[in-house]
Amino acid sequence: MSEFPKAFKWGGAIAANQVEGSHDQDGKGPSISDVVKRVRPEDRRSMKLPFPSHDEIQEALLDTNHAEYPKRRGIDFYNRYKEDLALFKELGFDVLRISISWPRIFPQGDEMEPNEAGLQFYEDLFEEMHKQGIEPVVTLSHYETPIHLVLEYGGWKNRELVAFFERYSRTVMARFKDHVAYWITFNEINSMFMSPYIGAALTPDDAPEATRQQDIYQAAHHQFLANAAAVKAKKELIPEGQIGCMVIGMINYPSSPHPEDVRQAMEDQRRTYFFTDVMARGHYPAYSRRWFEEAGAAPEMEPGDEAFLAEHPVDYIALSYYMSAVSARPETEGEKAAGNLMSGLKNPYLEASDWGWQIDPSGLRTLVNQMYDRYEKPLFIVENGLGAFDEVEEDGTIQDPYRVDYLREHLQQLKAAAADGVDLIGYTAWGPIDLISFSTSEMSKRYGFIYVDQDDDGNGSLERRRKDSFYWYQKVIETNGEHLDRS
Ligand code: BGP
Repeated sequence: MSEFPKAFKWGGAIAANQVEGSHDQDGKGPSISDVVKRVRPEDRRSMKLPFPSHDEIQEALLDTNHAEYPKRRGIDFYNRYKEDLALFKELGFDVLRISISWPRIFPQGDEMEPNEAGLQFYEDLFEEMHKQGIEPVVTLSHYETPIHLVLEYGGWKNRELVAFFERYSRTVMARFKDHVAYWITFNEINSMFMSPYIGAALTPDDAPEATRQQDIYQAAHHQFLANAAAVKAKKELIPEGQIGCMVIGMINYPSSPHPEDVRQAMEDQRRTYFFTDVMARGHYPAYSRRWFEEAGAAPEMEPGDEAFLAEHPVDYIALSYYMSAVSARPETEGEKAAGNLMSGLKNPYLEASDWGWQIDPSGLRTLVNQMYDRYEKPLFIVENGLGAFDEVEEDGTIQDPYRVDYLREHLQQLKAAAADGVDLIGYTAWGPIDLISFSTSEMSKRYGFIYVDQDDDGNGSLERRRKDSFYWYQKVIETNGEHLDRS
């Protein structure tokens, strides 16, 4: 019978920009997420992620109608984290994945000295986690590049950001070396291919479409260097710790056995592997040279860059997993599936969530097997979950069997992957407490085991309530995943 490894880490994952709120408290500067407007319900499946120009960012910075920018308010984790951690402890969490908001520490991003109030907030948070027996897993950059670095430096296409990121990473590692052993550099680094703003802090301002690809490759190269610099810093400052990269875990199926569909699926799969290839193996893969040639765009490198990447590969690979995608030859017609960043054609064999994301538990097993075959490094599933509408019943309960079904089916497949021999560090369910959606900034897209009383306009008491899935996940953790039945 398959089982999870004894030391398997169970928990949940949240991100500063989606939970903290208090966006301008204690010296925090604005981040790229603070200026992103909410998406209206009629556009929730459109995948039109906002891609603001400098003028639009300036306008947003002056706009004090905060209702339009839900990430500024989050779920008030900044003030309520003690209560929330107590609930996570009750769930039995071994770990909680959080992110540090870069502009809380360096409000503009380019300062020489950090903001002490920001550091103090995270120190208090880590101490409280320690008291509750929950180990932090910390992402350094979860869609939180300081906006000043966009407006003044042009985002990640500018090499100066590598040094700024290194300073930030070294600052927090030096300060929290006794609190944090597990680090992650960039959340979903491959997101820059689909959303250059979210992933690489690029706006359309300085780059007409023709040179955009150049900027994206350049930004990717700079984030690879920043990733390697953080790996080096971790080795020096926290030798016992572990540091990983993180990607949107996507598996691309061919739409048919037609050899050209199969080849297209391989090409699409490489849009994810490109990033892990560089950060886990330490060098640019051979196929990327052809990409650069075809696009007439290649990252500019300085002497020593490639040696630096080779010297500092990551210890493990973290991934989110929500769905799979179907790839087909370019001329193929077919209905598109939805997603927040990546998607493909509709898969007739899969059901979809209320937001149109295709649900594919079995794809998780296949994907982690493929990734383990390719890299032979431990894998950490740091996001997985179902965004759904929840109803509070008259008696105050929240019955969410759909969430339990989604999670248990994915965990069954993950357990099977462990039996396949894949080295798995752990599993952190996305949004264990309802939070602001990354893509649409809605509150009504809920992932949590814990309900938060707040609507899309920001009305509500913010009271926290246990959903039915809370008791289910508690049992899963208690039995190290042996219990994966419905009830
Ligand atoms: C990932 C992001 C998260 C997150 C999750 C769910 O892409 O890393 O920040 O929110 O997706 O997406 P959404 O909130 O759009 O439903």
